[in-house]
Amino acid sequence: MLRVVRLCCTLVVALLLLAGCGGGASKDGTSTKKDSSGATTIDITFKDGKVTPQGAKVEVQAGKPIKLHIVADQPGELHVHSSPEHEFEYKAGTTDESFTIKQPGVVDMESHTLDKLVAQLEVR
Ligand SMILES: [Cu+2]
Repeated sequence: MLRVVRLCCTLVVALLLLAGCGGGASKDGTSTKKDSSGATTIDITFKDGKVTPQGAKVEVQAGKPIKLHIVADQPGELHVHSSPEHEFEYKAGTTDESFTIKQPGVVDMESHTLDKLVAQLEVR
């Protein structure tokens, strides 16, 4: 099961690489906030089969809370490729989740429902 998941994610990344970075719209629509404690809040919106942000790079701090504020028009699943991995199910409406990543590195956050890279978390 895990292997299938990883394969699908690798495929998504490969497709993104093939598509190149033309357009440069990845930063558009990204809404993140950092508070004084070092926590980062990322707003994620699912609407009409699309997700915002898409492929955005987001800097987060290792060991500090990463909060997801998810607003969706349909339920789905979000997957964070850290170790250990995090999977969140969200419902139609608003869902708030929080997690931490201890190890610095680049971590993909994906929608398995849409097969899209939502954000790359740069953990520092
Ligand atoms: Cu995944």
